[in-house]
Amino acid sequence: MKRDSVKVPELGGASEVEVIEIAVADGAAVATGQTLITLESDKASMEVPSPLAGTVRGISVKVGDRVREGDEILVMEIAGEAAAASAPPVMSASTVTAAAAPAPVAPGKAPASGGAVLALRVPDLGGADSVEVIEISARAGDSVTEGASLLVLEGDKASMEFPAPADGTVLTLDIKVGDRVTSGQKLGELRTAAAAAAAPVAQPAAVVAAPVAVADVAAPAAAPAPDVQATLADGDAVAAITRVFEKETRLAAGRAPSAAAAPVYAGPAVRQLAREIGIPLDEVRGSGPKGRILREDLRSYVKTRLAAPPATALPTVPDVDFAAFGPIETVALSNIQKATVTNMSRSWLNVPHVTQFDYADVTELEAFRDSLKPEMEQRKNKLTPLPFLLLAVARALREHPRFNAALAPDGANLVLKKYCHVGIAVDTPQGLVVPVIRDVDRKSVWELAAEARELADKARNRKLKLAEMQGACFTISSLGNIGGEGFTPIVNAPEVAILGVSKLAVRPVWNGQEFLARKTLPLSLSYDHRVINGADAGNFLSFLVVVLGDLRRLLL
Ligand code: CAO
Repeated sequence: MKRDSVKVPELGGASEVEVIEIAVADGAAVATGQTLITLESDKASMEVPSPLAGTVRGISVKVGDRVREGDEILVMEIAGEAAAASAPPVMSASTVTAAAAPAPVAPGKAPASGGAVLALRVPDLGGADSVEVIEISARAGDSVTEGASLLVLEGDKASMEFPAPADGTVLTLDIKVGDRVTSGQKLGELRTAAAAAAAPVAQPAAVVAAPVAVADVAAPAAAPAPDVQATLADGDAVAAITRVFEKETRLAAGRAPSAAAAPVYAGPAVRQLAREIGIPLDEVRGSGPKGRILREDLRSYVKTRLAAPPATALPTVPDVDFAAFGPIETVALSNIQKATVTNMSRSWLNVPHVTQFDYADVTELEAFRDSLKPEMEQRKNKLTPLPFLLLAVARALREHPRFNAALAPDGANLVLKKYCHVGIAVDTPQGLVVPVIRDVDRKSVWELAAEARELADKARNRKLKLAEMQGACFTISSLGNIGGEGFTPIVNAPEVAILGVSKLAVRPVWNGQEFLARKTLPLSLSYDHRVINGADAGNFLSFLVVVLGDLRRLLL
């Protein structure tokens, strides 16, 4: 294996430039043309492509170093034949400093008033057909000082600022962001300051002749720069980032460029990455020298924006320092409790809830249940009101198919389910869990009682499998044995309704002639008002009341 030293190419007369980015790591395999480092002078930046393919064996520079032509950048290990064939690193006309020179100007005309009028022309692009105007930092009427950036031009591999050639006033700038411009093209005019007019403005001959940094734009555009690829693969969710910035990009597109905005200092790789993601560079705070924007700044910007609540977010609950008012203890939530936080918020925020209340007269049902006690003993299977509720709900779902449905995400269709799986809310020490009993409509009361108990036990012992908590069409939340006369359960979206069951109690019921002491069961039906209207819900709940009042109706 042969080793070769890759050196800083010709800098077009500049004595020193700064290393602002290192795009490869020691030990990395690089392809010919792949960017190794980015150099920057006061006014322009350029990428140094690898002159050969090989493996990096030692990087001799670091970010912030100032380097000169011929300084070693890194050592490359090349396969035998490739080494012989490889050309020495050449950066023809890559003249960072040339761009730092005043922009090319036409010889000054006699001043109409004040100083001379200078034509602002695109410098020699070193062979590139055209470059793009990516920023405009001044507008007609602006007073500028010599060297102040008027605009930024960018090719495939390098960007450069177009500095004011003298102190003065911008008369015209006949271009806009996105225009492609060519060597020598007149971009506008600048009137030099009166005091300066007497003296020769810059040195036109030398300036016009000077090659410029954008000479490198003629280099063939390779794949995205390696640092860009690395950043995109960085673990940040690019899709999410892109979504976040779509809006900003749209806004930026519709926004008139801020002509008077402060100049943005950023290397081409950073600019390319910002464009790919859609980050408006003028909103990024640069942490590099002279406020230059680094890749880290883009990352910080993205992180900050992702962490910020979206514009449509609800007002947040204030973060109160409770310890300021007395002793506190902070207890971590279980995973189930954390999931409940998300699920409840999701349902509550997405579903317009309405809750309807009624009482079922379950005197006969309770008498029947009592009569089954010997059989319960015999079967070792206890019947609580729950399996009867399951049966009644299954029948109600069959009679009212809109309750056994889900609103399609497009909001334009209702998915009607032809099966009948019912979830039962189970209170466990870890939190609320909702196992699902499948095909409730095809099971007996005994089967439903056994299955409900088995699933509730599994839930409390953390033995439930994921599949046993999926596929519900409807949920029953029974707080009956705990107490309360009514509550408003939250729909378990995308289901469209849930039945809350409260404590059975003997209550006076008017039969038209007298009050009777009847065992009544408070029911509350919450439903998604987008799918179910009040009349539907009234009918569904009345159906349940009737069936639970007289179980013989299940036979009909
Ligand atoms: N009114 C009065 N008593 C009731 C009743 C009601 N509505 N429902 C059940 N009971 C009685 C039962 O008959 C049983 O009595 P006995 O022990 O005397 O026979 C007793 O209460 C205990 O019943 P259970 O809880 O063991 O069984 P169940 O079938 O009624 O309920 C289950 C099972 C898993 C639903 C229940 O244990 C549970 O966890 N409920 C809480 C659900 C919940 O937290 N919902 C809220 C969700 S939203 O925050």
